[in-house]
Amino acid sequence: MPRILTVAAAQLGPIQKAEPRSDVVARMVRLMERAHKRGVELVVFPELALTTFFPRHYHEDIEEADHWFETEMPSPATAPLFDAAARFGIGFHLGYAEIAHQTDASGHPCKRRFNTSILVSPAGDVLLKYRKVHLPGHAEYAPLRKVQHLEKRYFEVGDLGFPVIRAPMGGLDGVNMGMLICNDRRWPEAWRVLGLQSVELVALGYNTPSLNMEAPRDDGVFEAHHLRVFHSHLSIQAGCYQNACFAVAAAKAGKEDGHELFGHSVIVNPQGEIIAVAASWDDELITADCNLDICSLGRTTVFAFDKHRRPETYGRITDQVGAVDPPVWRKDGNALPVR
Ligand code: CDT
Repeated sequence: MPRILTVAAAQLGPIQKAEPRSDVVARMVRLMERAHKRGVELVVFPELALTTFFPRHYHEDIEEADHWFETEMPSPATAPLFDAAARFGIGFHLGYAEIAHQTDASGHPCKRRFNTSILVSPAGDVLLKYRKVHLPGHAEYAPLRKVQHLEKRYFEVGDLGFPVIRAPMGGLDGVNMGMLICNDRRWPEAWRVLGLQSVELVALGYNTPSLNMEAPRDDGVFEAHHLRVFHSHLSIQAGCYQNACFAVAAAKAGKEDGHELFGHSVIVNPQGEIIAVAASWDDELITADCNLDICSLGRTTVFAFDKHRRPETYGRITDQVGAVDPPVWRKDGNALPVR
C-alpha cells in the first residue's frame, strides 16, 4: 500500500492592519471546511497567518508591537482553528508571532519574540515547533526604503534548529515532517539540515512582496519584477529535489496595507515538480495527493547521502559566514599547490 497523504496549502488573501484575529481565524476555518470536503489530511497556513505582515510597520518602542504577538497557543482567538481541526480530523501548520516568557541567565524573567510555526495534530497536540532562523530585513528604521522590513527588530534568531519529527498524520503511522519559514526557503543549508533527518514533507509559510523594496541602487543593477516568483519557486523546487522531499508552501497574497504580496503558493514533489499552484490573490486552497514512498527514489540514488556526501570538504559551510575573496592566480605559483 503506498503511503499517500492528502495535503493542502491554504493561501490567505490580504489581511489589513485593522482586521481582527477573529475575522482571520473565521476565514481560516472556512478553508479547513473546504479542505475537509476534499479529503485533505493536513492543511498548511502561511507565515504570520493571524495578522497583517506587521514587520512593515515601525514601532520605536518594541513593546508597542506586542499586540501582534501570541502569548499562548491555543488562545481564545485561535481556539476555533483547533476546534475545526478536531471536528474534521485534519492536522494543520500555523505561522504566528510568538512571545515566549522565559528566564535569562541570571534567573530574571524575560520576554523573547520569535517568528514561529507549529505543526498541530487533529487532537490539538503540538507535534513540532520551529522558530525562523533566517530573518531578512533590518533592525532600525530605514528612511530610503519604500517599505520597511523590520523582522530583525521584532524577532530573535530561532533557537530550535531545524527539527524534524516522525508525526502521525492522516491515516499514516508516521510522516517525517519539518518546517521552514519564508526566507529560510532560499538557503540550501536549511533544506539540507532537514534532508539529513530524512524529512519527507516540509511545511512552509511565506509573505513575499511582489517588488524588491530595498533602496534603489545607483549602479544600474536591479532585480526584474518577473523574477520574484521564479526565485521563490526555484528555491523550493531545488530544495525538494536535492533532499528528496515534498514541500507544501502557503503564501499570503494580494494588496496588504497597500503593498502587494505575490502569492503563488505551491506544492512540490521530490522530483522538484510543481504539482499544484495557486492562481488567485485570495483565500485559496490548493491540494495534492502526496505518495511519500517516492521520496526513496532520490534518497537511494543520486542523493544517497551516506554514499556520496563529502562533509570533510564542506568546512566553510559552518566555519564561515560571509564570502571571502579567492587567492589571485600568479604565473609563478598559485596560493594553492597544483599537483
Ligand atoms: N517574510 C520573509 O521572509 N520575506 C522575505 C522577503 C525578502 S525581502 C527583505 C522573503 O525571502 O521572501
